[in-house]
Amino acid sequence: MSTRALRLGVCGPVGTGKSSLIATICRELAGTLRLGVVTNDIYTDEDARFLRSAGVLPAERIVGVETGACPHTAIRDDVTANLLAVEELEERFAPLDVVLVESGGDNLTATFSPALVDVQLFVLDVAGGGDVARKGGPGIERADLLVVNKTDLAPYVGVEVARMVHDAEHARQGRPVLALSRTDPGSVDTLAAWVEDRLAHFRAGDLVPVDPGPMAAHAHPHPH
Ligand SMILES: Nc1nc2c(ncn2[C@@H]2O[C@H](COP(=O)(O)OP(=O)(O)OP(=O)(O)O)[C@@H](O)[C@H]2O)c(=O)[nH]1
Ligand SMILES: [Mg+2]
Repeated sequence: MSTRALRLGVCGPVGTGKSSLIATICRELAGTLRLGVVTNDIYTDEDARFLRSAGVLPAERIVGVETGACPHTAIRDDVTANLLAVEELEERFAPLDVVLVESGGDNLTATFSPALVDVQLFVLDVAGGGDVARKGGPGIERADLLVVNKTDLAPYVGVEVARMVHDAEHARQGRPVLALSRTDPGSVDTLAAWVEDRLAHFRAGDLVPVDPGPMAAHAHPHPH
């Protein structure tokens, strides 16, 4: 059985709500779990500062890694800087239950290496368009959880949430999809329960990290 923290990766395109989702998880679970956060930005520690100012965790439990390069690289190809940041948090605040790692915003292709995280979720938002769930890619298709975020905005951007979720479920062949808004308490509860469930499996020793894999050439044959 593992004694280190569960490492949970959060990735997805720029601005889909990764930092806000991490703040939501911290707000929901900081009362019962010991948490730490590592953020990745190319040039700044903007995300770490946002999360510290949200006041959901003690500031020193939120660490920013400035990748200085393509964000994809630091979470997949050479994860050293991130691993060191995670391990340092785990050591300083031992024992931690969960360390959340936010990827720098990237395009649709970025996923975490299983060498860095045990479990990962991929965040899309309705404002990116209802079509995006159909576009596929490793994160959309094979991340442990796909979040369709900001559902409260759907009426303003002409997106039908149920349709977008259905398309995502189709692309994921039954892997879980969560329609989320920070203003929808039911969806926030489901997200928190998913994290708790993953942690329980991790502690029981039966959580197997899945590599969503690199971007693969593929077609989208289903007509919509
Ligand atoms: N309406 C609405 N807005 C949201 C929600 N979640 C996040 N946002 C807003 O979306 C914008 C981007 O959120 P962030 O959490 O910074 O997104 P991010 O993915 O971390 O962005 P980068 O780190 O820059 O890639 C902010 O203005 C948030 O306030 C939501 O559930 N509903
Ligand atoms: Mg962010």
